[in-house]
Amino acid sequence: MPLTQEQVERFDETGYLVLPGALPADLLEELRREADLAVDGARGLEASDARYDLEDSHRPDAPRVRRLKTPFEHWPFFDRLMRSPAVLDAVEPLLGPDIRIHNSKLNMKSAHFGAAVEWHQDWAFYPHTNDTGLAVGIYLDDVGEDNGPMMAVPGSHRGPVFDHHSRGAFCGGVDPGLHDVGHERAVQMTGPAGTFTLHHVRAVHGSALNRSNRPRRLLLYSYFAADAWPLMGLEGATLEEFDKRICRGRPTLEPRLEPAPVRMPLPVAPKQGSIYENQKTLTGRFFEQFEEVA
Ligand SMILES: O=C(O)CCC(=O)C(=O)O
Repeated sequence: MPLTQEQVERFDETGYLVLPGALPADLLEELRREADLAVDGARGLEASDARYDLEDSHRPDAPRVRRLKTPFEHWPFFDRLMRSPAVLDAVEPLLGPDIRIHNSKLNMKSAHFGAAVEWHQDWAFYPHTNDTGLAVGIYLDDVGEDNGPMMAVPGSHRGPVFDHHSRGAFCGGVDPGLHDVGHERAVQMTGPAGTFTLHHVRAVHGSALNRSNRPRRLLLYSYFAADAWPLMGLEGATLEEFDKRICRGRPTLEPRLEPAPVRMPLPVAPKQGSIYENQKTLTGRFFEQFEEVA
């Protein structure tokens, strides 16, 4: 499913793209099955760990998973999907032939209480030597305006990198009361299960609390051109491990340096481990939060 020239130009201009129902039906079915199996594995867990990010309201006998962390490292299906033509054929026209995965997560915005994600730019978390990067989102459920669709601000990928700090440390979110992120222009990316959402690594995006009675699960794969190298270093990975992250094409030892605004995500957030924890230290949160009624 390569993109049309018109789609490539639209992504370049707006920094986002929605491809309704792009994932073939058999893969969507497998994805949903694998996600259910993985979530079952959180039963009995007392606290978040390397695989699971749990809702504050999680109980070991009533699991509430807010995110599967880096699923391709823990469940083989997610590695296979990340390297499959079903996904990469939509990425190559935008990043070029050599593609490296940077990170991945499956955000479970559960019915009634699924957490909001504050406005942010992925670039603020992981600046690289060039900004040829994007995230592909794959909806596991039908997503409308009421169950927390991904939202993006058109054209924001060409603008500044906003301050994602609060109280003297990185917090992974922007307070729109302090910075003009353009959120009033944000576009809701809705579509049936299997829809791809693509957003540029510098695009401002976020999503609201899911108050509906339907889940909104979104698998995200963040890719870069292989010649974009992370400015924060390889985060403990060896070169061999780094190169194994190439999903298509070849690795390189020659990073491409392009001008792009950068702010280092330092000092690190006091609450690390997930974007939800990071963003708890953001003063001036934009989206409504879930508060359990006792
Ligand atoms: O799940 C969402 O709606 C947004 C997720 C996101 O942007 C992120 O996890 O970086």
